Amino acid sequence: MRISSPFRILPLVVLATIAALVAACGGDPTPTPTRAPQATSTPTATAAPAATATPTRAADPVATATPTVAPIADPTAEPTTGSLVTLVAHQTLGNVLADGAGNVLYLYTRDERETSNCSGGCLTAWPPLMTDGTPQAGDGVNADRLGVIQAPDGKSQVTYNGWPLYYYANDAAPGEATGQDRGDVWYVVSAFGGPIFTAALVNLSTDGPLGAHLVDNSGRVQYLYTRDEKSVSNCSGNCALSWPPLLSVDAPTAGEGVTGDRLSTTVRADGSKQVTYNGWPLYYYAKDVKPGDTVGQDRGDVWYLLGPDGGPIQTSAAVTLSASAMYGDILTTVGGRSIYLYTRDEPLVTNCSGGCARSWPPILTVDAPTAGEGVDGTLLGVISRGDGSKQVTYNGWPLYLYANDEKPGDVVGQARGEVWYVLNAAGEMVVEAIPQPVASSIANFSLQDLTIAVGETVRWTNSDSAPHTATSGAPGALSGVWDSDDLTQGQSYDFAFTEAGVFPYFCTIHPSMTATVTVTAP
Ligand SMILES: [Cu+2]
Repeated sequence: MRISSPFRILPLVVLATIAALVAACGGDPTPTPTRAPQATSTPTATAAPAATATPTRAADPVATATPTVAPIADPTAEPTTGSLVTLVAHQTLGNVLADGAGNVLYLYTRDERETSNCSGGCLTAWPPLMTDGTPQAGDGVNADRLGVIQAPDGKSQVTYNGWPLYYYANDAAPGEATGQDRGDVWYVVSAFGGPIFTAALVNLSTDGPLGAHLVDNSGRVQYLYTRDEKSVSNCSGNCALSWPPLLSVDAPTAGEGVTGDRLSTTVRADGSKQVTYNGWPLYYYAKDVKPGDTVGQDRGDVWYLLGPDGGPIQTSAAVTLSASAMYGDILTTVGGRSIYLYTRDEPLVTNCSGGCARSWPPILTVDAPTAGEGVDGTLLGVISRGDGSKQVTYNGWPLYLYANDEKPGDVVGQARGEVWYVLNAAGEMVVEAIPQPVASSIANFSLQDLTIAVGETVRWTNSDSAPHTATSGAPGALSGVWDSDDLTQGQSYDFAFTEAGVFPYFCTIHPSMTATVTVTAP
């Protein structure tokens, strides 16, 4: 072991001085007596050349030969100030927590929140980051998430976001992270206060009352955030400290029951890669104490466990009604995601499983579903799926989301294969889209010539800062069919054309602006 535990609890000022020495002579970062022979090839090994060459260094008691360093490395040495936790850029692992000298810190997945389960030989190999006084946060580290726990000897170990922090004894120099992945339980720590995996393993757990759900390799549950978009995290800052993203440097891997081709990553703003499943970025909840905890479930009605099909598991799924520009009032989740039925289903029977269910995740609930405003609660029901999960039904239709809907309001799944449709409040499938107006921009003092069909509506929108009108007829010869009156910037006017014909129109404010709407018969 190149770095002894006692050395690790040296006062920061000493660490910094030693670090400066090391930087100066290019030698080993830990000039303890046992390692003096490695420090240089000259016979005067114990004298750091750079340190003694300059008078100012010589005046520094720490900068003199090793014998004076030895007492500082005494096992009983106590730190005199709060330890610094900062962020360093590791070549392959990205931004990782480190101490003030750049020595990489680790978390132990067998620990629990604010509790160390490392003792005996474990502590020899993984010396805890101790502190005397309040730990200090460096750049990129959130001071509010730093804490301390009491070790059996009464000393204080630093924690970040609940994780006790450790060194790895075999790391020889600042920036080294040779402890990464050790025993599949030791990992470097992200700025979000969670592990950074080299290749994250996503498993399925059937423990607990919520049914089969995704977990990491230690059994810690994973959550999705309904405010995220497909493969885009909308959780950063304090959100990402409360919900640390599941990070993986390389491609994540799938355990049994998890579909590997649904696993991917999304790059976060800081360059770290967050694991996604079926497009949902995955997160821990920082207040989950140990594997299997589901404290985060239902938080704010936006955080949920994920089922193996890659959709949320709601404790009590709520179905509500949202206005869709294309399809009127349709059934959605509380978060506004469109809900679909599958015409190949039978009343209260799902015929969508396997790959179908991963493209169309069933709306799962543990308890009875609830009806939002405008939804008839008596039409809500639940059926059991083959995997034991419970799917919400409405008017007998099993309900689904569509994995390729990227955000609330999307209806990408509508009419897919002519078997998937959104539903109205009565629980009937909605096939016909509400006709959308033909958009016509008034811009740069110019009106557009348009060709439309009978029955279509034109929506003129003024993009200029000057006011305009869209008025039927010609200057001095108004036809009286339509008149938008003055439209200021951003204002719109709709007119539905019910007859075929050629309709000249112009701007009454700027009569040189003229154009034609041609309406063709069906
Ligand atoms: Cu005008």
